[in-house]
Amino acid sequence: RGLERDLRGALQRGEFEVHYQPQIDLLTGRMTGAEALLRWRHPVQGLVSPADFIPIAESTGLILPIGRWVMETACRDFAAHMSGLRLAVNLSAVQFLRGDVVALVREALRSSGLPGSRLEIEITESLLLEKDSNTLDALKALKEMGVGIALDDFGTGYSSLSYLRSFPFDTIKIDRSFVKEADTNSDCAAILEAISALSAALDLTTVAEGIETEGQLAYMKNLGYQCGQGYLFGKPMPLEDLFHMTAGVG
Ligand code: G
Ligand code: G
Ligand code: MN
Ligand code: NA
Repeated sequence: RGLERDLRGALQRGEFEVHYQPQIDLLTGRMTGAEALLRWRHPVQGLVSPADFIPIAESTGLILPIGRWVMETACRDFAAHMSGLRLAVNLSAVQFLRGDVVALVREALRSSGLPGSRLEIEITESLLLEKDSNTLDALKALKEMGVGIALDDFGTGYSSLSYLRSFPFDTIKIDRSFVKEADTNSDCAAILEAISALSAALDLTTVAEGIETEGQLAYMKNLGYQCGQGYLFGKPMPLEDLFHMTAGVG
C-alpha cells in the first residue's frame, strides 16, 4: 500500500511533527502539562491522522524509530521551553514487546535533561492483554526513574479493574466516549461516578478526556475529576502555540 511505502522514508524526510494538547487542573483552571501527539505531514495527502498510520507503523516495526523520535523530540521541547510543565507521551505495545522502552526513556531524559518526574507515559490495555512478564518489570523500572504511568482510554477495554491492581499506575485517563455523554446519559454518569470513587480509593489521578463544553467541564469537576483535556481548553497544537498559552496564563 502507498501509505506504507511513504511511511518508510518519512522520518528521514522530516515529515513528522509533535503537537501538544494542554492538560488542565480542573480546580484551578491552570495548565499542568500536555500530551504529545504525533502528526505526519504527507507531501501529497497533507496531514495524515495517527489513527491511520500508527497501525501501519506498528505492523512494520517502524514504530520503533518513529516512537524514539517522538520521545526524544518531546523531552527536548519540554526541557528547553516548558519549564515546570509535565509531559505525557503515548507508547505503543509494540515498543514494549519489541523494543527496550526503559533504555529509550532513560536516554531521552539524559540527553534532554528533563527530570523523570516531569514525564508520564501513556499505555493502553492492549499492552496489558499481552501478559508479557517483561512489561511489569519495565513499568517498575520507569517508576524508579520517577516517570509516571497513565492508563489511556480507560473504560473501553475488557478487564480494567484487575489491571488497576496488578500494575503501578499513577493516572487513569477516562475515555472521551464517556465524557461526551456525561451530562446527558444517566448510565454514563453512573459509570463516571463509580470510576471517580474507585480512583480516589486507589489514590489515582483522574484525567477526563475530550471535554468540549462548559457543561461537561462542570459535570466532571463536580464528580471529582482532577484534570481535563479537550477542545474546550485547546486542540493539539505546535510547541510555539502551547508556549504562548502558558505565557498568557503566567
Ligand atoms: O492525535 P489524535 O487524537 O488524532 O490521535 C489518534 C490516536 O493516535 C490516539 O489514540 C493516540 O493515542 C495515538 N497517538 C498519537 N500520537 C502517538 C504517538 O506518538 N505514539 C503512539 N503510539 N500513539 C500515538
Ligand atoms: O487515544 P488518545 O487519548 O491518546 O488520543 C487523543 C485523541 O483525542 C487525539 O486524536 C485528539 O486529537 C483527540 N481529542 C482530544 N481532545 C478531543 C476533544 O475534545 N474532542 C474530540 N472529539 N477529540 C479530541
Ligand atoms: Mn493518549
Ligand atoms: Na485516550
